[in-house]
Amino acid sequence: MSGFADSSAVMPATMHVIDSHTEGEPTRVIIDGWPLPAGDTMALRRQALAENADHLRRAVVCEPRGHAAMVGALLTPPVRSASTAGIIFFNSRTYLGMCGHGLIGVVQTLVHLGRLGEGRWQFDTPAGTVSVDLDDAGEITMENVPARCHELDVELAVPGIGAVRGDVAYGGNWFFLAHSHRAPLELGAAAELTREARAIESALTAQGIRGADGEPIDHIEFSGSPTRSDADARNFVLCSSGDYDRSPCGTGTSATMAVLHARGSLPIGAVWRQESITGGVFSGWLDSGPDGELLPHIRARAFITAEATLVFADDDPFRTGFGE
Ligand code: PYC
Repeated sequence: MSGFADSSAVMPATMHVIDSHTEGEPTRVIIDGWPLPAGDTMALRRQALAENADHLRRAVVCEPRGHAAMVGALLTPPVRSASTAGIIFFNSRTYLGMCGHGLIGVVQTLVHLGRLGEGRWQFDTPAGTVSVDLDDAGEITMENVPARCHELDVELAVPGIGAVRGDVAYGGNWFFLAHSHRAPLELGAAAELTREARAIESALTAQGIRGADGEPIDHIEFSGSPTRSDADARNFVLCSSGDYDRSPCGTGTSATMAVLHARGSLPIGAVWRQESITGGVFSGWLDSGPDGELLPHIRARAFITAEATLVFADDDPFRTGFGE
């Protein structure tokens, strides 16, 4: 079923949101004012949003109220009885299956609101159910949906760049983990890295290289040596918004660990410290699930940055945002 539980609430006058960042990458959680999408699964609810209420996504995360690096998180009732809530993640261009930094931002937001305390909590997402452990020191550890390495050493011809080799892997979103990049992995080269990663993404689409079930590969990751002595590698991740992740990317770190495991260089339980282009770090490790699936764990910090009421005046020509 698609549609809205309350189809009369087309564009609310205001929405209450809480903003946070997880190692630099922003998340905006909608607290109230957004009519709930109908559907018995999180995938159907995401489809209902995309088909019938995409203006709400644009209003919240596109300019002038948001920006391309921002991820929005809509909380819904859970679809599984053991879960605390459902979450639909979205950005200025599209919807996500899962979002690691975003989940940690949602949990920090619920802690801030006094709605979540120490313990283990589950959340339903379009990619599947994920868990979060909240310890007495306030550290947040998520257990992601199973990650997998889909194909190693894929050859790609990238116009303007040449041959690029990389691995295709899933960590809640689909990733191409390129083995090389031209621009240095430095924040000052972000624009160049973004152009390079976009060229790779276009080449993947043009050459029909996709994830399992024909899923588009809409995240591109570059990897290199860390600048911090406490990290194993540094990355740059182009997201499906067309902008880059300021954090080490939870789903990207999950996909990276699945590839490292497939190559025999990351045993189950070994800790992987992933540095981002902005210098933040996620700690990750893989567990083995009951059917041998790889369950990525990511530990990180998030901080509240704002509590706000977004206002959408009837006569504001940009009340549903601009851009994509
Ligand atoms: O942390 O998984 C993540 C993520 C995906 C897109 C932006 N952040």
